[in-house]
Amino acid sequence: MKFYYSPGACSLGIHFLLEEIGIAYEGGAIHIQNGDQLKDGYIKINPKSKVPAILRDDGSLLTEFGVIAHWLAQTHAREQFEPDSFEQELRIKETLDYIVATMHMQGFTRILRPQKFTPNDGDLVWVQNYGKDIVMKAAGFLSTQLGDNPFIMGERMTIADAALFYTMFWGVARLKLDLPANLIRYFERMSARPAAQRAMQLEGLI
Ligand SMILES: N[C@@H](CCC(=O)N[C@@H](CS)C(=O)NCC(=O)O)C(=O)O
Repeated sequence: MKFYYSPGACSLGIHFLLEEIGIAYEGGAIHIQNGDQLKDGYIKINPKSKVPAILRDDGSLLTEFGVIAHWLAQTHAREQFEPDSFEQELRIKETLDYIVATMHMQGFTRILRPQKFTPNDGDLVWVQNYGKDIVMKAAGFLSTQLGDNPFIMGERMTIADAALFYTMFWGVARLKLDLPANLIRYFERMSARPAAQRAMQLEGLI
């Protein structure tokens, strides 16, 4: 399989998951800051022009963070990631979707790419502050959910941790936001894992 990512983008969460599971894959770097995702070569592979994406061995492409994470866990690490019950499966998806769709897409995107939300330079700081409010509100919920547990769903790692890992890479390591202490400790624990270290090294982030 070929995994398409951009260094330091949300695809870092899938990179972490691939390394955590220990699957053989080929990495394909698409540098968003150079606009590679909009160039013909990548559009032919993924017309959505987004990362992460996985080109599977049967030639089909899989996109969307939650779907890729679900597929990887189901097909390559079922025992490691199998939810205990249907209710737990729902709660994992609920948490992952909240992190990706709200904290990342609505919050962090406004902070990191404010120009996508307004044509007026004078509004950029307002957009960023609005994004920061969304991130901090989400971080409050997630901090309460995490409590003193090692992982966001409790004692076991789940695919929701892949999402919390990349968002905390942005919030803690890149933006140094004033986040709840347990989320900062979570990021420190997660980023010290060998799989996280390998993913960050492969992306040239450490
Ligand atoms: N809904 C997609 C969103 C992925 C996404 O927004 N990826 C960003 C990087 S974090 C991207 O590819 N941005 C390129 C662009 O917007 O041009 C998912 O869940 O995977």
